[in-house]
Amino acid sequence: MTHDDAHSPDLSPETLSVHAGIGRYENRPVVPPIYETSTFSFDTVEQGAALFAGREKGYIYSRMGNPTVRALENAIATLEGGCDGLACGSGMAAIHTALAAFLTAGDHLVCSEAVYGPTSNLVDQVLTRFGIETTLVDTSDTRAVAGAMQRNTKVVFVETPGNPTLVVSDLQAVSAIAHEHGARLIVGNTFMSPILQQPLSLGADVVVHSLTKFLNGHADVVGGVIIPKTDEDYAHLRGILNHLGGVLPPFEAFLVHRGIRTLALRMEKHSRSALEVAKHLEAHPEVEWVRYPGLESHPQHEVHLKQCRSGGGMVTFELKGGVEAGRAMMNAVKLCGLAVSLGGVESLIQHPASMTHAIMGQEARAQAGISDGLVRLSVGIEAVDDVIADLDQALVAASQATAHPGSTV
Ligand code: LCS
Repeated sequence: MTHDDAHSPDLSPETLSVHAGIGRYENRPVVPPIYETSTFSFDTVEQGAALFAGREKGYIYSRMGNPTVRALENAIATLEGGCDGLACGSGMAAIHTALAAFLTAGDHLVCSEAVYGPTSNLVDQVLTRFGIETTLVDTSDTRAVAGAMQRNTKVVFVETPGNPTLVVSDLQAVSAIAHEHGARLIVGNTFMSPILQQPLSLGADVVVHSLTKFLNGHADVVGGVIIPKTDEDYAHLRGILNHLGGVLPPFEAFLVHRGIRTLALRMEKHSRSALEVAKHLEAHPEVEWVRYPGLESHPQHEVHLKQCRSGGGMVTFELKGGVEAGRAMMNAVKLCGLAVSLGGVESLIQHPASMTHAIMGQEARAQAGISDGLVRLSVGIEAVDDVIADLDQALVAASQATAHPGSTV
């Protein structure tokens, strides 16, 4: 078998999402088989020793590498334009592994203040215990990033658009600042996927994803991935991942790889529908504000379009009736699921202040621009009219439950 990806990166993302990483195997299956095995046998003791010593190439033990997982790693590396990939057991495992690989006690990290709640806590509460200091900053403000850099800054971590505020950071500008200071730029690309945004081509050194979201797309796997730009970083990351141990099992890798084959189609539909939903909500009398990178009203709309193909599938908004109205609306949806996570075929709605970002605490949330009334919607691939009708009926229910001055319904 082989995982050599014979596909030229010049092929379009739509084509690559179907073919990348598929490879050739014994018996010529058109889909990579699932190697559900923890270990691989050696022909001889000498061969085992040669494999361990790196004199011979081949599989040894599935924490160190597995053909089904390698096929997925290859696919995502091709889509991102990276040199190779490292699949991890969750998005958090990918972020932890990448930060642990490039930070040492005494180092400093600059991190977007608008990031997934547990990422914020990982850098602010856990890494500090290992002597790594972090400055959380609004990375959409390039001058603030420059101001946060220190002599010992080794990594800048940016999520763009940020979860859940959808604040957009200019990756070319931030990578220039990071590199001027000899630091690496690591970008969380979960919300866009490589179909819409390729951070390595904009100056990033490493990309991380939660595979749990758009890349898998079917809400049935938890996983993560790290895609470095250089072979040296890949080799270093592989060693660290092997020691930290947070790898993705083969069956999960198979499912994510299957999901990726429809990624381009799904991202196009997510983006088209989310734009319609965002426009509809923006015009709705019960809605105070809407944030969506594809809307002209988004503060970094132009920066986003400069570095992304479209706005993606995530929309946030707040109702005029504030947190109470938002809660009533989320309790009233029928088609949209009331659940955390995002990026699946089904639309999901959730309340960051009491759910995904509760762990950050009120002060850090306020600093990151996550108001108590903020509602986050992951727009699925259903008929958009059905999604909008569901939101409309939930908005009527919310307005009846929390009649407020100015309520028109
Ligand atoms: N990065 C981003 C941008 C995320 O949204 C998440 C998860 C992670 C990393 C962590 O990935 P995981 O370990 O869960 O695979 N975001 C979630 C969210 O917004 N709701 O539920 C999970």
